[in-house]
Amino acid sequence: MESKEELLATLEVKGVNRRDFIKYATLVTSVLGLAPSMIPRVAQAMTAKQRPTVIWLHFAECTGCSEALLRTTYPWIDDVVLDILNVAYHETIMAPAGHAAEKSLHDAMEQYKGNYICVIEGGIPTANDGVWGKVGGKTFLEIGKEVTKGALATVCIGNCASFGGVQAASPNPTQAKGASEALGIKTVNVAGCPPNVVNFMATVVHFLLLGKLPALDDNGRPLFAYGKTIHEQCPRRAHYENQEFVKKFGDEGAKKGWCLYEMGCKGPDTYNNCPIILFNDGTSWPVGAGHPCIGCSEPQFWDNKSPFYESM
Ligand code: FSX
Ligand code: SF4
Ligand code: F3S
Repeated sequence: MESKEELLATLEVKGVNRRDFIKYATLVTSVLGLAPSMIPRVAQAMTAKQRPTVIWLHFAECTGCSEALLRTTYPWIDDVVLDILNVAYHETIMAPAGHAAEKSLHDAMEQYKGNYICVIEGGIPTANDGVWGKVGGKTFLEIGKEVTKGALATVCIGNCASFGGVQAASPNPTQAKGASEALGIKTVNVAGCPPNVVNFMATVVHFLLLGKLPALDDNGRPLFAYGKTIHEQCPRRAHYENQEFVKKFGDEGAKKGWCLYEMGCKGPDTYNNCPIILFNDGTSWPVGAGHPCIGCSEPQFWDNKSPFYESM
């Protein structure tokens, strides 16, 4: 375990300067809707000695959520995340394989019983007792039940773990479901396909700072991130009000940055903070890049928000 100074020193060795770290802490503070005076406390929480243990499970998904975490354009954020969290088990990044991997999982569950955060990435097939998804001879359904039972809290990262995602799209032959529904438990749903990792980090920091999980909406999503629609926060909103719509990709309206409603934008019916926190080191987001929002943080968006290029 490292002290704050030791962690900052370790990060500096890895090429992360204090200013970048504070910039990130500032971003997390604003995502949480906290006053700027809280930045030092957020930075402190992110560098606390007591790091929360995480057991990260992969079920039916594309691993885009882990990729979003590891391949972020803050080249160092994976180091920060891995320093803030004590990741005891994560199939994509852990060294052990086969029986040794199974052992790591069970050792972690034993050692941190009642104290770890279970992060779930991916949907859970429930048809035929869940035989459509297995790791180490056990179904995702069995693993999910076993691991979440000893967890302090369960955080779903991505639409698949939250609501079933693409594998739950009609006709959903494996009867894939989100973890909450499949396992009958309460989960915090950091939705999106993939979600913004900043929202995941802010959820963890909220827990570190206040000792409890954030307030949630009816779909289990943290209100600090999913409390408003894309439409309410969209910089193209004035064009919507003026009825200035893009009619075809590449037309004059598209070049002028007009509203994408007629191109199928689902922003009016989608709750997320993309227009405010942006992706890729704060450079852009779907609508900012000229593409309609497809509603990727909403339950059953593959069915309910498609066709993606037809207006609502
Ligand atoms: Fe789902 Fe995660 Fe979409 Fe992929 O793994 S939320 S398919 S981008 O990334 O679970
Ligand atoms: Fe709303 Fe989408 Fe138009 Fe933005 S682009 S104003 S979210 S309809
Ligand atoms: Fe998803 Fe729409 Fe944001 S598609 S990434 S919720 S703009």
